[in-house]
Amino acid sequence: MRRRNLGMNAVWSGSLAPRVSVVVPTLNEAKNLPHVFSLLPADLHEVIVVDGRSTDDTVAVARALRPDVRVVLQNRKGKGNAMACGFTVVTGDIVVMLDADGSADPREIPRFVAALVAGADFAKGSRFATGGGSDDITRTRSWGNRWLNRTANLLFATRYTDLCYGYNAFWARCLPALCLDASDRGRTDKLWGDGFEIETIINTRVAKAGLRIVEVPSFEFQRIYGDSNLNTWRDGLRVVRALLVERTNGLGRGARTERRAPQPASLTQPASLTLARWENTTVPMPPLPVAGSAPSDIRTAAQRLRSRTLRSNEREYRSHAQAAQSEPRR
Ligand SMILES: Nc1nc2c(ncn2[C@@H]2O[C@H](COP(=O)(O)OP(=O)(O)OP(=O)(O)O)[C@@H](O)[C@H]2O)c(=O)[nH]1
Ligand SMILES: [Mg+2]
Repeated sequence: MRRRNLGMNAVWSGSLAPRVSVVVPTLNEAKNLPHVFSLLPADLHEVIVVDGRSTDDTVAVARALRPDVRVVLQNRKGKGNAMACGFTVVTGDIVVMLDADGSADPREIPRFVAALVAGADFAKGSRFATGGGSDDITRTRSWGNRWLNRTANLLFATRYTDLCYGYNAFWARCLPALCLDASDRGRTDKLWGDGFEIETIINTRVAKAGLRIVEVPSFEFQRIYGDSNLNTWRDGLRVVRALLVERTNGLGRGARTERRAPQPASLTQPASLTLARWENTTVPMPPLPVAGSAPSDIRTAAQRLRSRTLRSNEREYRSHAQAAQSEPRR
């Protein structure tokens, strides 16, 4: 199935577009990858598949679909460990977290990028922000998510509308604020932080770090093939525990990340410069281009995205990018 995608350059015109790295955790997603990869924007910097030792052809399919894909094998178990391992090899300016089951729409990536380019540090996907939605969430999960959300907002002074949603993007320079440990620690089993609690851990740490968070409306589809790896009650309790643990530990707090100066990601990169302020808003975004929409529609969507804010940020981004390019890479 051929579909038209909104390329990154449609959101960001100019020679210095931010380099976007998409990190895709996979556990037996061979049948879903053709759909997901066909919807990826054309001008990504890299696609990183982090595989959990799938027993189907996930890795072979990923390589066949995209010969340039970077494949990483996680060192323990769980989606959280997969994300931590994937983040260590990112070389782009922007990191996008994208599920491989067909539930997250890759055509939304330009929305996330636009929100970051417009000034956010962390673009948080939300199914409950105006313009978002879900075909997938059950009543129980929706109810649980609502209460977990409220609890998180009370504990961390945030205004999240969708705590337990894994479709997020952020500037790679914010990685130190996540304080994730991708070392194997001599273990192959699932440790704390390695499971689906990763989303809560990331969302609370970016809040503790004082990063500027913006919610991006997102629509969640049903998984296409295969079974969910998530267990509502078991993983819900892990989220509760994550909220309590993150309220009391200092991780993320005090992390310093340089604003809007794109750099190659490195978990060891020195922390520097100012803390961004907490500003939790929802970005109004133009509708997604529909499959097969005419190029003129795409241009119109891109033009609407290029607001005055974007243009002023463009100037700022260009000057930072030029400075970053003239510095030797670590
Ligand atoms: N590498 C790796 N990927 C995983 C693991 N568990 C889940 N994933 C991937 O993480 C993504 C989300 O997992 P899902 O099982 O769909 O869970 P979910 O989306 O949170 O829950 P549902 O809404 O029920 O689908 C998918 O791309 C999975 O393949 C794991 O242990 N290792
Ligand atoms: Mg899923």
